[in-house]
Amino acid sequence: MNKFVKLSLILSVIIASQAIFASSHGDHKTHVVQMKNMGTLGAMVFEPSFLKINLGDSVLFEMADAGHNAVTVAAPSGSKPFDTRYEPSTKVTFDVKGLYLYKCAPHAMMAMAGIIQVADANNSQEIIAAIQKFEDTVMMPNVKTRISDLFKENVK
Ligand SMILES: [Cu+2]
Repeated sequence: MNKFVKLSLILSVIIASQAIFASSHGDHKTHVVQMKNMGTLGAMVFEPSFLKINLGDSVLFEMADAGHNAVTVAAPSGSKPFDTRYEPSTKVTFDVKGLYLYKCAPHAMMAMAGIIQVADANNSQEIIAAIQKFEDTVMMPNVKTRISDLFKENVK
């Protein structure tokens, strides 16, 4: 066996073992969150506004109506803040466990926000504090507790 054949054999074994590793950890899902002017929860909403996903899953933020974004408000330490920058469709991958609070910047005063739970709720105290701070800025009385209600109903 010459050197080249040996090397390519070793390489193909490495590639094959990586493929097996990836598939045994595989099936990361992509979930869709729509940014809407009107949804089942009322005006200016993310739908669904609460999502529980697995570590490594992604969320595709889709702009069903124009003029919305999704921007991190609070997230687990070590995670990278996201901002969909008013793009029609943005995929965000979640690689750190915990709760993420995000908002639509122009409609935050109308309580346009959402929560994503990635596996566990290890940072729930920080998120509760961030929701309180967020709701202090909500100007519409009818949706003042929309996000704290969402948290209470869903986060376990
Ligand atoms: Cu919005």
